[in-house]
Amino acid sequence: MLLTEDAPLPVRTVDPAFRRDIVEGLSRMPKATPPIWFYDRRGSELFEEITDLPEYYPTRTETALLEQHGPDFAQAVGSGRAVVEFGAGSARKTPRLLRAINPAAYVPIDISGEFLHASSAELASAFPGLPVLPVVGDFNGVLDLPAAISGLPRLGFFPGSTIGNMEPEAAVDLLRAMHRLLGDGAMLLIGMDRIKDSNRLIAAYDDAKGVTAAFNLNLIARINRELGGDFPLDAFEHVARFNPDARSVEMHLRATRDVTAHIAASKLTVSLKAGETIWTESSHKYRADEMPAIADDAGFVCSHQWLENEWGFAESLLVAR
Ligand code: AVI
Repeated sequence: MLLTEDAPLPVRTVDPAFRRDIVEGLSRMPKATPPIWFYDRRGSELFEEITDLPEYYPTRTETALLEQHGPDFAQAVGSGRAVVEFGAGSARKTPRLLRAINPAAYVPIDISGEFLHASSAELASAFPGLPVLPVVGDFNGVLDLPAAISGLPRLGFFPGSTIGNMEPEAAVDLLRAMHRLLGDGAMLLIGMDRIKDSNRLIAAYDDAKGVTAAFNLNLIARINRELGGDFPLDAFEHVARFNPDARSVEMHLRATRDVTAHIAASKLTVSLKAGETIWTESSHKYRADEMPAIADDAGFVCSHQWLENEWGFAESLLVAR
């Protein structure tokens, strides 16, 4: 539907899954919310800004790996596959892969519909002969792939180390679900950030310009906007810390004073003591040599790995067993 200036504005409905996750997450101790809810339109824009920050090395490091190893991907993957990208976002890295492997179709999946449609249109105009078939949805849930790619062999593409935003067991479950969705003969190209010096890690999640802080705080702004919340934004600060036992960077929103707020959409009152946090994200870091076992647990064989050793990133190709 094309909205013109005279057309009525669409009524914003509450996403029941967002409301459920926020109510559950803010009712438990410690308070914790799933990171997928960062990505409304504003959150997706802020995430794009993060990927350009000097401190946030994963995007540029993976982009360089994709650029450098195009011919290797082409050889390992072959042409004529349908590329299914999980969490496509702006899909800025994707052209490098598509140019290298000459696919038969491209299916970007993302939870932020507005953002997905804009990036899909851009990609379709850069690759005029390529069918681009966007799917709006949460790749952690149940999804159907477009009928237009039935019969085509698939290459899943899961870049950006998004796998790190899952707890390790959930990450294996997700890879298993991707295996099921992609079907027999599928391959999966997956990007993974590697464990490294904690100062580098913390800088990447607490940049000098404050973009990551704004990204984190946007979750509270989103609760206020979409669920009728009255959380005072100035009572929260962004915290990024490294948890050496979990080998993950944790992001939290810390109350700087006692807060009592309400969520009108579910008649919930939320109280936080000064210093208490809402745990909003974990970003797990792995060693590259852990991937073969993770792949094996999910029904794949890790057939190739391409490593960048200066900043520490791994691109792995998994083949369905
Ligand atoms: C999307 N994901 C892999 C990012 C990460 O590095 O964990 C999200 C992010 N959070 C803060 N900065 C970037």
